[in-house]
Amino acid sequence: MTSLTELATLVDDAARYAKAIPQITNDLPDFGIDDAYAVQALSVRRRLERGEKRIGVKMGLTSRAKMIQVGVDEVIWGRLTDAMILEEGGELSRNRYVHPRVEPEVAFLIGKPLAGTVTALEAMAAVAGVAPAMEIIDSRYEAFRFALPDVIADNSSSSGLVIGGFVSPSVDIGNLGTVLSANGAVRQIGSTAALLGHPVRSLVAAARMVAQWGETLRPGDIVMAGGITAAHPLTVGEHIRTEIEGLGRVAITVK
Ligand code: OOG
Ligand code: MG
Repeated sequence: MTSLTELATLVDDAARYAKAIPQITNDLPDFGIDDAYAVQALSVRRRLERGEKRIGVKMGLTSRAKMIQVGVDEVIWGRLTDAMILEEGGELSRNRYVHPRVEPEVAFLIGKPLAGTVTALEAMAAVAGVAPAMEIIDSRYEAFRFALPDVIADNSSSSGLVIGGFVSPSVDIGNLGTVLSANGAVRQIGSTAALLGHPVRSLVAAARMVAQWGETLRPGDIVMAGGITAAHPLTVGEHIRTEIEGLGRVAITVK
């Protein structure tokens, strides 16, 4: 039996060297959700041991569009480190990834500790700011295909973050038009309402899910609320821009 530590090394190396691996569940059909979150924690520990800093968490599969695109219909979470941050308006090197995709998201900045079962009101009261954002996801599995435990073990495909300027959480973020374009052509459109009906529900889920794994959302943490639309595959030469009504825009160029 392959140990959880060995699996953590496998997924961490796949991310580090941008080399695709077969799905874990192909060989280990009994590999379950609990094991998968344990592998995720161990693989992120390796990143922290290399000097990366924990900066928050990401939620995944919080919209129907995302669930349908990857064929997994459970909300998941992953851990974010400072090494994943890409400069807003800057460049992304395509060759550092296996098969990167980009998705429009909302980022929360946490102002007060938050964990466990909380109401939407309590969650919003813990928010210091909201920002337009994009996530770069890069499944380490061949053909971007995985079952639920595979993707969880692979840190929920976490790869890169582009975060715009934070605005006051007093902005009503419930139903904001969202447009992702590549070289000026619209590729994805949606609304922040696609995130479980309201993005704050993603934050409520984050507080509950991290607590199940003994963690807390801390002041200064970023929480990525999940892809509002299906993800767009990245090609060299593309200038990608996401605009969220009332929050602003973020951009990145693929080199
Ligand atoms: C899984 C990660 C999902 C999101 O925002 O829904 C995710 C994947 O699609 O590879 O980041
Ligand atoms: Mg995402």
